[in-house]
Amino acid sequence: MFAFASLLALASAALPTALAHGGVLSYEIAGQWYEGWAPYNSPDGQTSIERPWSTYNPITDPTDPTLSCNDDGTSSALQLTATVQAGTPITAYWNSPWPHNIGPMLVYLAQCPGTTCTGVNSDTLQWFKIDESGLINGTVGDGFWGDGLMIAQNSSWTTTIPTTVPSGPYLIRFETIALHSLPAQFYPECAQLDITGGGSLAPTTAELVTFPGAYSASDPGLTIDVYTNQAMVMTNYTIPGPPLYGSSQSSQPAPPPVTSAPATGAPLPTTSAAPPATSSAAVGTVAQYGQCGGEGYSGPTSCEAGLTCTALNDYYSQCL
Ligand SMILES: *[C@@H]1O[C@H](CO)[C@@H](O)[C@H](O)[C@H]1NC(C)=O
Ligand SMILES: *[C@@H]1O[C@H](CO)[C@@H](O)[C@H](O)[C@H]1NC(C)=O
Ligand SMILES: *[C@@H]1O[C@H](CO)[C@@H](O)[C@H](O)[C@H]1NC(C)=O
Ligand SMILES: [Cu+2]
Repeated sequence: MFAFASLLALASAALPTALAHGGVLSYEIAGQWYEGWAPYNSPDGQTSIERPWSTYNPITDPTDPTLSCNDDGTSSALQLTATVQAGTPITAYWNSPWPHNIGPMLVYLAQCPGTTCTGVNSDTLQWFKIDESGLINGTVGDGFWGDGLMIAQNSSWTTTIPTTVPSGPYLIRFETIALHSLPAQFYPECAQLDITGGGSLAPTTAELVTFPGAYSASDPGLTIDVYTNQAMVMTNYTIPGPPLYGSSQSSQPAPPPVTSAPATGAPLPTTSAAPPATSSAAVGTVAQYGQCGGEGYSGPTSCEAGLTCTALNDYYSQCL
């Protein structure tokens, strides 16, 4: 029996000790299913659009060198890339049910130089945040969080590739941060995309960050103790990381208002009509398959001509 017992011990040592942790196990893009990287299998022969990662354990230091994609940043030997049209939703699936319901959900993109992300280390990239969900309602101590919404959505998170991002090779980084204990726990995984049919809105300098670099151990959103009396009445939560893509360029400087009459005798300036208020990236119409509604969603809600915003569930409505 000794051999059997030690085999058992070996087997359990090789498996994740408990599903108290985990990561992104698969993706779905426009109805197509993509198996993720299997961190507890041999890397030999694995083909996936997901970047390799090697542990279900959380990262607990915001300056950890593995924070970009939960590994050393490299692509796999047989790395795949999914082609995705801008405006298409992409869903990441975690091990289900995901165990941690307190904390924010975040999704980032980073464009790779050249024509492919394969061979590009994720630590060298500049990331911008395309989606986030923090404290949805209630208090920090007793509220409903993005993480809880992820669990309620079959332990998955759907985000739409903005129609405005330039076409090209990208990594997408889905991250869930758990705040049920301190230090905060980071669970980030990445996948390779080739975005087609994109726009021309480059992220601003303020919107671009590196991993590590984007977070600090002193960020209020990472140091908050959710079990204090103060947390039980606190209704604000600051999601860590940079401002959302599109948000820091949506407030175009308004043309100066004409407040005073021109000085006597001065000719009236011949001005062309003030440009119409331009719609920002965050507003406007949603393309086919894009999200247009659902609890916790705050983006644009009108669909492009010919499409109807259709509720798929309480949390997700799509332009179809
Ligand atoms: C918070 O939102 C969730 C999901 O939308 C809902 O089930 C819950 O009743 C809300 N709670 C409060 C206090 O509004
Ligand atoms: C829930 O997620 C699993 C993957 O974790 C998937 O196989 C299943 O189809 C999903 N169920 C629904 C109803 O979407
Ligand atoms: C809530 O706001 C207060 C006052 O601005 C701030 O000190 C605190 O860090 C915020 N809490 C969180 C969790 O972001
Ligand atoms: Cu865990």
